[in-house]
Amino acid sequence: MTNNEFENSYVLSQAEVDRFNSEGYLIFNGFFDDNLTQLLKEDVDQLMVNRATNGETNIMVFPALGPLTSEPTVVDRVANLMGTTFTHHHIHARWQGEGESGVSWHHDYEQMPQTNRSHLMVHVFIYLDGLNGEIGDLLVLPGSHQRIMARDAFRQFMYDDLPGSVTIDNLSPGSFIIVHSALQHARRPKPGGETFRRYFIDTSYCQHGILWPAGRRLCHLNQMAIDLGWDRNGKYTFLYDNSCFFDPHDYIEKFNTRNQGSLALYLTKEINSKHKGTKA
Ligand SMILES: O=C(O)CCC(=O)C(=O)O
Ligand SMILES: [Fe+2]
Repeated sequence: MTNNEFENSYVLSQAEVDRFNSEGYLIFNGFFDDNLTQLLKEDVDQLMVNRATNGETNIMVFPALGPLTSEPTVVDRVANLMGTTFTHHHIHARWQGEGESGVSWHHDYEQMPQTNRSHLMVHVFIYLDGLNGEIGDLLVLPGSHQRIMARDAFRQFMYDDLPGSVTIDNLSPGSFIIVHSALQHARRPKPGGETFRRYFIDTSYCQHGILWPAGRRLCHLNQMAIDLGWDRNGKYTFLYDNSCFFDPHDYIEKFNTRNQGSLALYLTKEINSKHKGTKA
């Protein structure tokens, strides 16, 4: 697919793109049709049974969850935000019930070390039965994706309100939220859940143009998606192109020894030789 094809298929308005860039997230309330939502719930139910009984737990092979990674309702909107091709990074799925624990403030932007936000990574949070204030609320801190910080920079605040933070606790079934992965967010535990299940799926996508950290298993899963036909007759093959990934385990030691002191140290030679060139 060429960049032109992306430009020709706008699903998001310019106002939505602008809002995403300034706030770091966009809510699509009740956007999945009932049939898709139902099939996904059945898959998540089966996945949870399989997890408890040592059955099949590879999400990519599930008939509704696998192709969700290339679901046009989602990825065509992500494409508008990316403005270029991008690769699927992961899919997680489960339902949560009464007593589910919270998740402290964090962001999920994959970068080692955290130094810039030149390229876009998004997470798509999908709430199949919506959110109703039971079990867990989603908290987001609008605009925080524009700051460069460690993933756990706000962990000490757990799931407290922060100045300017927004609580999302009321969504219709079949809703999803596209989140800039560097946006600070949390899950606040809530009572309830006796009769409500919090169906939660998250998928993630990385913009092409740099190398992103990803384990070897992910590359295997993306290949599997193509083999299973989740690229929808080639229209979304780009989603499963693993060439934008590196395995962080191969690099961690070198990263840690290099990531000391000033970046200028590594550029000194280059800049000095440039100065010499100008003088001559
Ligand atoms: O449960 C949620 O709504 C969000 C959880 C979360 O932070 C995540 O999956 O990255
Ligand atoms: Fe998260």
